[in-house]
Amino acid sequence: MQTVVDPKTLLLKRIEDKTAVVGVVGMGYVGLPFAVEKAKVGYRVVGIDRSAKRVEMINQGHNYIGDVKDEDLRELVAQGLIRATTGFEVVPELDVVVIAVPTPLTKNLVPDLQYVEGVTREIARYLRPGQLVSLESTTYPGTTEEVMLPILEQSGLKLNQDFFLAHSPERVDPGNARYTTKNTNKVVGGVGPESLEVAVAFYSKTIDHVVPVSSAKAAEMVKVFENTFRAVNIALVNELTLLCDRMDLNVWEVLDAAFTKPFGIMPFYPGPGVGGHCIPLDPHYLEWKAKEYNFNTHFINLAGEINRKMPEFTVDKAARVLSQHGKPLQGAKVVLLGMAYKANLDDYRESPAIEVFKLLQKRGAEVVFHDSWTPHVEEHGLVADSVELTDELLQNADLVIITTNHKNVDYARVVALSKVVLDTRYATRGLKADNVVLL
Ligand code: SAJ
Repeated sequence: MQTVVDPKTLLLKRIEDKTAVVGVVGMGYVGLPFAVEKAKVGYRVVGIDRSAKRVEMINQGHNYIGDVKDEDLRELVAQGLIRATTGFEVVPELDVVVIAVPTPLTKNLVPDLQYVEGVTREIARYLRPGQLVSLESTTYPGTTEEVMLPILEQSGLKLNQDFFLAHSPERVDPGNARYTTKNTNKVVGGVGPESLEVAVAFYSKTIDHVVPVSSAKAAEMVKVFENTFRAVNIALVNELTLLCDRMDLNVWEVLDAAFTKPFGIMPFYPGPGVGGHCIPLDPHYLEWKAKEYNFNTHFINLAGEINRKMPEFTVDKAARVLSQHGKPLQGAKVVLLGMAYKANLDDYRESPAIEVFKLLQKRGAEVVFHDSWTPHVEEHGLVADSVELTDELLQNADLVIITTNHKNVDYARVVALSKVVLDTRYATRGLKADNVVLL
């Protein structure tokens, strides 16, 4: 007599013996590294991405994410362990579906779950018994259970009997060579104990340390707290910068000295603003949800306000520096060094340098940028190409603003050839020069 194996037992077995087929929806800076880690230990992985270009690049073994080794992707695709598609028809073949799609904000800082909801609806169309769905996108506490579960249950399947649902927030620090998908502790929360059991079993197969928590909601809160922690502490040093500017104190000297304290402090540094697809956005997911509980998250609101003020402060300081050299901002030749949102990577999403560029233009300056990491920028209404960093460019500029402290720039040369440099990242640390003004 054929014994009927319940969906959870079968799924756990497939996870254990690596016959489980893993789907990854959203093959970006989270999804692709995750797919590679899963395939490396022998799982067959199918990437689902709405970009036909990305799908084609993956199927040809061409890598496009800095944190992934080109040869790893090439070999895993050649071995048939990774492939990609734009459609969801493949979902019935999958045993696990990991979702790593963007969770942006609208212009009014309201969560925009269109991608999470759209993907969940597609998965629900093809959902079958024995599948685990895990959301990795950063979102407000409650999304997995309150938004995704009802959509998935429209399939008629029952949670924790037929399918399993979890939240395991991505913890990727783009460009961080030390902490990778494999060795970064991973928080996992299930919608119910069975979902937690299955999700822990799944993540434990490729991640060194899995941290189970009591619910998907708790896991969601963990991640928004992590990003809020960073946003608030960055805002703290940015606020200190605004005050030190008024008090004629060098905030970088103050912070360097403060961070010599061997305990109870953690280095954060000011900048021209806060970019990327996480820190400027994710905390506002919590701020929005908290209102449902008649609760104002003052720190999140204030941090966002201060961080969003920094591009304008940077341009005001640039105007002051120019006027001290007898030049109005109107008509001044300004060169921005760096458009990426942070050093040594090619991502310029929400980059503060874009805001600085546009504000300078608005006030009549002639602005160009140099950034070999981002040869072409097209975001928030700015379309511009990086110019070559020639001696003439530096010598003819009325002001050079260092907006991103990439390692691949010779700052001694920049300082030597420029009339005056406004350094918003302390990239000129250690250079003795009287033509450098720090933010
Ligand atoms: N920034 C400062 N001062 C600082 C640190 C950062 O101005 O002291 C700026 C950066 O220049 C950048 C922005 O803040 O424009 C965000 O930088 P970030 O490194 O804090 O954030 P991401 O988006 O590159 O990566 C972060 C992860 N980074 C770290 O933990 C170091 C982490 O917060 C999340 O795991 C990840 O986003 C995510 O995906 O949420």
